[in-house]
Amino acid sequence: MQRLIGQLREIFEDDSVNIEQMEKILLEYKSDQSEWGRFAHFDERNYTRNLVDTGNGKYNMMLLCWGPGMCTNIHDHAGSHCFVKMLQGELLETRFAFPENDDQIEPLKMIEESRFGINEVSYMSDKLGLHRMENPSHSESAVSLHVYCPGYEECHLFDQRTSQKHKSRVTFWSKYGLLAKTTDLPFDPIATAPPSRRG
Ligand code: 2CO
Ligand code: FE2
Repeated sequence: MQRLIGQLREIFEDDSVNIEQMEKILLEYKSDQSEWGRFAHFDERNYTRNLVDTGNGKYNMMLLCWGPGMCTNIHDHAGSHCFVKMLQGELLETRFAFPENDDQIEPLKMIEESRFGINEVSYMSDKLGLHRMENPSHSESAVSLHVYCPGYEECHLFDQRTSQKHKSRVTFWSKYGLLAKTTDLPFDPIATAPPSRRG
């Protein structure tokens, strides 16, 4: 994991992002719980974001910890690149087309569904649309490593039936392995989609 962070910091010294190179480096890393376990903090209500590294301000690397059935709302990525490396369990991604304009009042168009298992890597960006990620298992938890470049503090959540969007802040459950004080945590709507909203 330290080696992986070192590799990422090195390639991000250059300002352009090489998507193939990032995917290759993430694929080469083999999940080892003894390396990432100290960043993996779960919550029984929602999936959590756990900050691992900010890459000298070039990216945010974080672990997402998903209990059974937990899922995101449908969201964009604020113009950033989004890389996901599976460390444990499985995630189901559903992609949707970006609404053509803000006035569109009709359901979002689904593009595709993909499943990612341990050590697999996926890439997402606003150019490819919107997505929802979820842990489809009823019994197993999942852990995924996400690299967003550049890091961002706000994105948009989209209503699947109307395509209408609103802003949402990105918050962390822990930073560098240490739990953020629960009292400091603002309400985090991106992580509160109940399983019944999956469709
Ligand atoms: N972007 C989502 C979040 O920060 C996770 S889905 O993978 O990009 O909650
Ligand atoms: Fe996402």
